Amino acid sequence: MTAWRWLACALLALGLCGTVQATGWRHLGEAGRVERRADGVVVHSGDARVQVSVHADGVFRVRLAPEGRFDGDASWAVVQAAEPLQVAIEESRDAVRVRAGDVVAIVHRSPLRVDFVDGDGRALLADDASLPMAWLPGAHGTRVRVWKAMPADEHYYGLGDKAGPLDRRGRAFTMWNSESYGWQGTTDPLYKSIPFFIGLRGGVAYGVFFDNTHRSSFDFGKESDGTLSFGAEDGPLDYYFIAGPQPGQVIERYTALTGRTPLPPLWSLGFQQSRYTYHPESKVREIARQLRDRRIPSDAIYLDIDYQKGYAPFTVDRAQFPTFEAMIADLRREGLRTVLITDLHIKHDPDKGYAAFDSGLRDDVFIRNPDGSLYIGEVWPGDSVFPDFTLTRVRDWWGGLYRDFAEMGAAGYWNDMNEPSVFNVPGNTMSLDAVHRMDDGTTRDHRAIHNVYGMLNARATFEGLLKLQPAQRPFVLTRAAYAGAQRYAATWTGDNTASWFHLAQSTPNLLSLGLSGMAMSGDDIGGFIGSPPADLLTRWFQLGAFNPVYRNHAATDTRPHEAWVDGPKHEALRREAIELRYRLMPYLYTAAEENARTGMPIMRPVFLRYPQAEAFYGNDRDFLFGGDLFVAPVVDERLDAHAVSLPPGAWYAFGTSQRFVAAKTPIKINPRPSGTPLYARAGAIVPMQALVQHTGEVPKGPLELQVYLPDAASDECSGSLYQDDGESFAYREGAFLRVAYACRVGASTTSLDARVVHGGFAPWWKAVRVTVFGVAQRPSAVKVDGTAAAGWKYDASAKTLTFDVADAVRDWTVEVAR
Ligand code: NBV
Repeated sequence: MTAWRWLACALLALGLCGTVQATGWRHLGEAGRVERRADGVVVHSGDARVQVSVHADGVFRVRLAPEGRFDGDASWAVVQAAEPLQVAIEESRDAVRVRAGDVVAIVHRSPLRVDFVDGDGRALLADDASLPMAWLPGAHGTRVRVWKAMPADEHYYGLGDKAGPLDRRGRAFTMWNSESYGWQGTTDPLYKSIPFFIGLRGGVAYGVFFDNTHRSSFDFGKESDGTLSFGAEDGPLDYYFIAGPQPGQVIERYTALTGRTPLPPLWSLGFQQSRYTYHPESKVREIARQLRDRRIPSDAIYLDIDYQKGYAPFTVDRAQFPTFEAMIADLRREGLRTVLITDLHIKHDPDKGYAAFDSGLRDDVFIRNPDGSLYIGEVWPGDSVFPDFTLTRVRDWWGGLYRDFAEMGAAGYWNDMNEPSVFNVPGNTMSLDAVHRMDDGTTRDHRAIHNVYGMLNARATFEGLLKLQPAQRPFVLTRAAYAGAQRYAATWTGDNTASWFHLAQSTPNLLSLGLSGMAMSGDDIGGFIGSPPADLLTRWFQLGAFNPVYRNHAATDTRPHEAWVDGPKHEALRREAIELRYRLMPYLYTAAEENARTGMPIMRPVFLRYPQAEAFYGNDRDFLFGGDLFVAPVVDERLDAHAVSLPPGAWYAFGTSQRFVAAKTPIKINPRPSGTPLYARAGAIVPMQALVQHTGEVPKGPLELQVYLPDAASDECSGSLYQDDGESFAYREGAFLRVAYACRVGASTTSLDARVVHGGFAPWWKAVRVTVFGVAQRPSAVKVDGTAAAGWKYDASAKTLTFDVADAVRDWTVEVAR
């Protein structure tokens, strides 16, 4: 069939074969002339051209120009300039090979198609030989599409937060940012468009980033088993092949290409309390008081749309919030930051002295219709206008709107509705003909810009805040996104529902966002829509403690969702979950810094650390929190025992010496645990701290290190700690502390080392308290830098050894003799 299909295409030159005839697609035919370039080749095929170039180490770029002219090279997503690398080009009768490092792109001549293989010639990703790349001119532009062979045992991940299982195999998805109130398991598309996926087969991974902002689609074998494809309604066929072989390397390369999440302010990793909507001011103050009186550790309170006057962004309803500035300052004194919603739709309110509208009209910042009139859409404030965020000057104008709020002391901003969402119109968004202006004087219609619009809104907010408060790390939460949005904002999964299904769905969504570059993500704890029963809400608080963004939020017509609403038993369990989060803050912040530096997500599917562990390829429930903690949450209401299968190697029940070996699992926990089963890797060294009520409070006591002993000297035993001031950019000038910890289990001695890798910041602690788990017998001696340690303790029943290192912000070694 395949051969036949190709033969027909070849015979009829422009392809009037089965598929092609029915649909009119024009597939590439034979390759003609080959132009050699420093970074790769341009191969001709009739009028069409295909460019295959090396963009960076392990990253190839493929572009198709149906008419022979490549579009301008602009991208909203890509921030990495092409690197000059050693590229070897070999031509043979059948193909042209472009080799860089360990990856080879094979451009076959007949038909013209591109395969990627590794240094040993093993196929990584190959065009479907019977369906070469194609284009299809139409009324609103030219559709483009690529078809790839889909091995039977390959799994697919990514595309941001799509509903349904983490593995995308067997399903098809659309990229079109959409307001998705009440989305369910099969709803597609959702709010974001991140056209990036990872293929994983037998432990070997690669990535594909299709850089096209139009409505696009991905099909992982749904239309035809054995074929995956992606394409768009218009815009360039322009994609990047990203080599691994480790899945972590793919993410590292993808986030080098599209940018990384900047180090977030420490407070944003704390627990955040939100609701649609806390008002008036007395209610906000009352929530703050409850949080503190009940000792629910927390760092932020969100104000949703009702703090504004007539829902007009950048206004304050003074009747409801008479002392708004004083309220922000009072909360701040209690260690609670105020996050304000600032939707992008500006109320169409001429001649009323509404500064955001008046200044915007004066500066001509709003999007217009093709006839030059203002585009007006209905949203919360009624008739509204929309900033043209594609223009740098408009982003600057938008950024300036935050001046007053910044001066009032607000700490973060929430960009909602930025798909953009428009009421009472088909498609619930802006007219597709609305005109966006580019800095170079050209224009694009909304079809081309829709999927990046929300990201540009977040960008304008982020960049504006940087200008207003250059010494403060901005915190922006965006609902819509395109690839690269991680450079500007954290995100959440929109309007989920208070159901067990949504609790379980949150993990694959957040894992996928992390794999897709957006690690700073969370969902509405408790579900936005509907009122969760007490046990569901408790489980949600427990799972959320391991989400990068930990925010409790709910819609207007739901019962209260705060931690205390279901009586003391549930409140205690919820508090306990939040407290563990705060105790783990040094570990979490270290993971956030790793994410900022390398792109490695904070919440990780097990295969990210254990690519060979195929049993976990389809596990949507469990995940790694940072590199060393395994979370096996309870996300259903069954009464059966809770079964846990551990990742490879040995693991400890967190905070105990109870050790398990993966091969001997699943563990059946019966009765079901009241908290979240949490395990530490044998060989993990986990930094922790004493409990605080918010991240601005200095922990009392030493830094705590939990050391989980591995079996043998050969087993890796390590941990790290990153600390800085948590809010400024001084770390960029070296004002940070990085410590590497390592342990070694020897025949007669076990040693533990701390090595200050970078000592540019003085932390809150001087001493370290170490607890070693899994110590089978009482040591004969414990020495710190060769001198007997004072006051070490061995607990025979808990099999733990505890000791202090008094002056610990330096290199030190502890030796524990058998
Ligand atoms: O601003 C109100 C809500 C907000 O609470 C929610 O988190 C967003 O996803 N917003 C949507 C607008 C309308 C919701 C019905």
